[in-house]
Amino acid sequence: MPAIVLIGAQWGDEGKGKATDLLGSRVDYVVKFNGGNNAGHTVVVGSEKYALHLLPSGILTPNVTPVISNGVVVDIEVLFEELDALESRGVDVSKLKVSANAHVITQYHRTLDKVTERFLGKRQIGTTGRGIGPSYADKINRVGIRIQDLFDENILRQKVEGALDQKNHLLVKVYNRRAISVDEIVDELLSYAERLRPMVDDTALTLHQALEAGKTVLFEGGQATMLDVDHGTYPFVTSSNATSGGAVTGSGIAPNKIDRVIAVVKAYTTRVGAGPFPTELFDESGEFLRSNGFEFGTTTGRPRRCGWYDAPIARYTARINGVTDFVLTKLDVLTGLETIPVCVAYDVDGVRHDEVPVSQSDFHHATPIYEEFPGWTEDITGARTFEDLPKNAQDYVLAIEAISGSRMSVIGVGPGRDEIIVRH
Ligand code: 2SA
Ligand code: GDP
Ligand code: MG
Repeated sequence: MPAIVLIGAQWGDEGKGKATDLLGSRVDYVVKFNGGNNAGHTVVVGSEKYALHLLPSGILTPNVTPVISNGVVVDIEVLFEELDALESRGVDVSKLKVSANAHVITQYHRTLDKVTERFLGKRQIGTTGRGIGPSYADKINRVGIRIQDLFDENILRQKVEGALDQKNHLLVKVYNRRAISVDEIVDELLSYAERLRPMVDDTALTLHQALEAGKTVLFEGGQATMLDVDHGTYPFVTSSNATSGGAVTGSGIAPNKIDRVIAVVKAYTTRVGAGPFPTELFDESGEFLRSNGFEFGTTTGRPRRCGWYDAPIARYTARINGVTDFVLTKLDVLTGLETIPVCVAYDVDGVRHDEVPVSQSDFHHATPIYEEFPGWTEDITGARTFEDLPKNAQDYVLAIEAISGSRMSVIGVGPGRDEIIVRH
C-alpha cells in the first residue's frame, strides 16, 4: 500500500496524531498537506508526551522523512520553535522537507485573524487565531508569500508591498490598528532564509519519485472532514481542504496514486469553535465525556464541545473521502456509561433525514434520532484483541460499524502507542 491518506472523520481531534504515529514504522514519508499550526496532535510514546502543531506526527518515527507540502501554510517562527523543542528531546529532525510552494503565515495574518474574529462578534468562527484563514485568503487572492520568495529579496519586497497595500488601509481605517511596515516583514522573513534553505524542496517531485520507487507515503490530514472548506459546515470551517482530495491538490501527487484512505473517528463526537453540532450534550453526559476523554484543545487549551457518536456524519465522511478503513479511537472513554446513545438519523422540522442535510439551515435545526446501546463497566485499556473486549463493547463497535459506511479496522482503547486493537 504505497500511498495512504489519513484524515479526520468528524470535527478534529479524533486522534490522528496517534494513528499516524502507529503507521509510522511502516512508512517512508509522512506528508502534512493542509492547514498549519492550528492543528494539535498529541502523541504519547512511553512516558513521553509530544504536542505537535505544524510538523507532521511522523517526525517522531526514526527513518521517516517528514514533508510539509505545498498545501500547508507555514509560520516559520513556529516551525523553528517546534524543531528546536523536538531536537532538545533527542528527536532527529534533520530529514524534514518543506515545499518551495507552501505559503507563509506572517504577523499581519495573525493580526487580521484576531481582529476579524473580534469584529464578527456573535458571528465568530472561533478560530485558533494562528493566521490560517488570512494566509489562505492571500493565496487565493494571489497576494500570498511563498517559501521560495524568501530567497529573492527583490521579489519578496514587491510581494510584501502588494500584500500590505490593502491590509494597512483595513488595519488603520477599519480596525484602528497601527500600519505594518514592509521593511519589518521583509527583514523578519529574510532572517529565516538561511536556516530554512536546506529544508526547501520540490516536494511534489520528491513524493512522485518516492512512489515510483515503491516507497510508502502517508498523507496526514489536519483538522477534519466537517471542517473542510468545501465539504464541512461552512462558514464554521477551517480554510483548507481537510478531506482526501486535499491530499492530492495539497501535495501534487495524482489521485490515481492513492491506494488507501483511512479515517480516524472517535467513539463519540467533539468540536472546538462555533457551528452546528446536532449531538452536542449540555448535561452531565457531556461533562463525563469531556473529563474522561480529556477534551481540551491541544493548541489553545479550549474545552471541546462533546456529544454522542453521529453515524450520518461517519457515512458522509466515508462517501466524501472514499474511506477504506476507520480507526475508531477512545472507546475506553465510554467505559462506565449505563447506556450509550448513537445518532442514526436526524429529525429536521418533523422530517427524517438519514444523510447529512445539504442545507446548512437544516443542519442547524437537526435533532438527533438516537438508538441506545447497553454500556460496560470493565476497564478495557488492557484489551489487545477484539475478543478481549466485554460483549457490550464488542456489540457497540459492531453496531456503529454496520451504519458508518466502512469497516472499523483499528480500535483505540487508551492514549498510549500500544493501547490498540488491530482487527484488519
Ligand atoms: P482556523 O484557526 O481558521 O483553522 O479555525 C477555523 C475552525 O477550525 C477549527 N479548528 C480545529 N478544530 C479542532 N482542533 C483543531 N486543532 C487544535 C487541537 C485546536 C485547539 O487539535 O486541539 O487547540 O483549540 C483545530 N484547528 C482549527 C476551529 O476551532 C474553528 O472552528
Ligand atoms: P488529533 O488532532 O486528531 O491528532 O487529536 P488530538 O491529539 O488533538 O486529540 C486526541 C487525544 O486523544 C490525544 O490526547 C491522544 O493522546 C488521545 N487518544 C488518542 N487515541 C486514544 C484512545 O484510544 N483512548 C484515549 N483515552 N485517548 C486517546
Ligand atoms: Mg487535534
